[in-house]
Amino acid sequence: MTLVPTLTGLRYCPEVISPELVPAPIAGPPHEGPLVGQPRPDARRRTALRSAVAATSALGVLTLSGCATNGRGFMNLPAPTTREGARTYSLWQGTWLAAMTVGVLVWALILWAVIAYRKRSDALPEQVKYNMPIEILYTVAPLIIVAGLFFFTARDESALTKLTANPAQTVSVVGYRWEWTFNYVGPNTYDTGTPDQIPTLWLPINERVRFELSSPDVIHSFWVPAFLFKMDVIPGRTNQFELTPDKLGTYSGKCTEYCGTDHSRMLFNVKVVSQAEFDAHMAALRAAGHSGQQTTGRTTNNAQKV
Ligand SMILES: [Cu+2]
Repeated sequence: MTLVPTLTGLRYCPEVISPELVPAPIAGPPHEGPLVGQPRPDARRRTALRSAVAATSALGVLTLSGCATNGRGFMNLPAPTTREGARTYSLWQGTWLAAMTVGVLVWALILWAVIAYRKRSDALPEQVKYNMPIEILYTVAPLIIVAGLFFFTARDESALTKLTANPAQTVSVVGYRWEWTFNYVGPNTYDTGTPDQIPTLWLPINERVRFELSSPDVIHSFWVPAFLFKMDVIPGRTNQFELTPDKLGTYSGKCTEYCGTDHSRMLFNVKVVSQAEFDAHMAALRAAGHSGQQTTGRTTNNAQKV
């Protein structure tokens, strides 16, 4: 016998097996035969229901506790440290809330169907075919959800990748196997990493910075998790984006595109500092001979030459 669970109950499919082959209910008093000594069916169903409720509650606790893990933001996303990050953050929140709403609705309907249409006797349930309103709902609801997610993602992505005419600072980022160089275009200085010491990118607070990304070798990806932004660094083209850091602090960055042997060592720091500290660092770079711009990578080990 084939019974298909639906929101309107169990559907018996007569085209799969004929009704004559359906075994008749077992005759006799309810406590005789193979069930003697075992829990009654009602007790088993209650236990199963209690287990389902406990599992759902545990899942809810685990999901909701993610809101405050490691001092991070909603659902473990780092709290934004740029002006533009607030937009990414609200897109993240909205997407999760939409997903949670759908999840809660589906779990509630499953629970309702399990309870309202549980087996009450050995008689076959009412046999139904199709349910047009529900079939239409199954089709239209996902389309509305996907269209909504697409709309908000496209809207925010185009806003986040918009370039302005005169950003306050421009940093030319060169990612190469397996280090980073940060060229400060206005001050005409650069910070670069060595195999022993990862580089630090210095940025003045509350100034819009344009990042120009380039690579002389393979594809890398520039990612500062606290900025809630990343973009690929592709040889032969210059990718650009702009951000305005608005929180003082030191943040970690990394290459997030597997690029070869020492990909995991392609790390860097970002220091968001006051304008005075930024100017002092530029002066220190000049004093250390780091004037000018580095547009190609350095050979850091033999593997890189391959
Ligand atoms: Cu890389």
